[in-house]
Amino acid sequence: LDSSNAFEGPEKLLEVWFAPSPKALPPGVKEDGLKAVENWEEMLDKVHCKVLSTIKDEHIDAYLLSESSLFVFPHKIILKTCGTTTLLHGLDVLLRLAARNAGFPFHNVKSLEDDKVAASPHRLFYSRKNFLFPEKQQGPHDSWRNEVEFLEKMFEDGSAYMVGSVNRDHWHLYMTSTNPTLTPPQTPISSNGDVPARSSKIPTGIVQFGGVAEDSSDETLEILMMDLDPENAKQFYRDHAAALATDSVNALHPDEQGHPLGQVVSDACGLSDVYPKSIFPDARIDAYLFQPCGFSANGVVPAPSSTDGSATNVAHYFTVHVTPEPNCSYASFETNVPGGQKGPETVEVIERVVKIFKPGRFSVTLFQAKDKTNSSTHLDEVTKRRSWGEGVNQRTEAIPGYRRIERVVHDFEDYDHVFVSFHRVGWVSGG
Ligand code: PUT
Repeated sequence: LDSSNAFEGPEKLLEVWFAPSPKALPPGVKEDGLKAVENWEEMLDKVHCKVLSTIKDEHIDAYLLSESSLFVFPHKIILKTCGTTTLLHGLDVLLRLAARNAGFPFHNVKSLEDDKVAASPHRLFYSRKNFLFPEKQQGPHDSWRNEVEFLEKMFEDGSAYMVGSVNRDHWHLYMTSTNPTLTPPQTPISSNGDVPARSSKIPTGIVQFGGVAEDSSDETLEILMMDLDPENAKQFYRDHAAALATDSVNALHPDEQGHPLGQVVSDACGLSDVYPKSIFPDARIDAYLFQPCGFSANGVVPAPSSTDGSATNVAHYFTVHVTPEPNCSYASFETNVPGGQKGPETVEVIERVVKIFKPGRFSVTLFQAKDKTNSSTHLDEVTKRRSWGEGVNQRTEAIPGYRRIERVVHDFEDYDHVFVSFHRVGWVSGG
């Protein structure tokens, strides 16, 4: 691949939990938890990206960034950044903001820059696909080894994995255990200076195990797509979208066209129908079409109201980022909307998304929290279904038009995880 004018689409992805659920925030934390933080720019400056726009919901704040997305829940954040951003450089600021601005219990950590205060995460995940142009990345993102070393300087008990074939598409994951120890270990201090007691109040609907309350409905699906069909990818160029837009949108100054054209593209490409209004009437999309090309969208998806008309008490997200240039084409889709229930099954979501982008090859990663009350996990159900094939070595036409190349299953302590790669039938590398 010629990297001279190429953009690194594959993102770095950080998910940091400060409490096991939005209903189990430690005493002393502001009511909205992390949603009370207003100055995320301090963190994003160190990552080298900017906020383009924000949509706020009672349960999630969704920030569309110049390089991907940030989602803030009361108890966790998800930061996804592409290009040559330095995501891990924002981690110490995140831990400080969580302590100072949201009131999470903190440690004083001598090795940290700034004011050396760090909230203790409940759990941290850092992951990414193998880069297309690794030589363009800045440290610590210049190698997986350096990223792991960086994280190991901050946490005592993380585990690092490389999932999938080394010489093909693969995926890296670092995750801490629950309530990891910050390096060097310190006694936690609450925002009012006291050593905090763990809350003994476990809200109903939350499964309790290991002494803490865990939200057992946590699920994350990522679809990472490469070698997009070049003709189809033209819809993510401004020139192409302008032909579909109204005269009033086309009359705007180019600086003002990003969002309205983003909406045009979301509707035209089928993204607005992945979680359709007929099932999710309150779903909202904030989309942006870059100049001259490239597309990003954040979706906030409140769960459908119950049949008795009572208000929903949870909202999920999805996020999409597209690099359409043929020399480095890539698109990603990520969501925590649980598969099935009232919406589409996980396999249906994958089929819908793959139809939008028509990749030559793609990988899927699916995290599913284990339901400690039920020995048959969701992963069992998903991977045993016809469409995922029966055996690890059996290559099935799992997604219409695609051949499954690889599947790797991990049975972690409190999550099931599957990584699966597909190639379009007839797809030839570099062809
Ligand atoms: N990206 C990591 C996801 C972990 C489970 N939500």
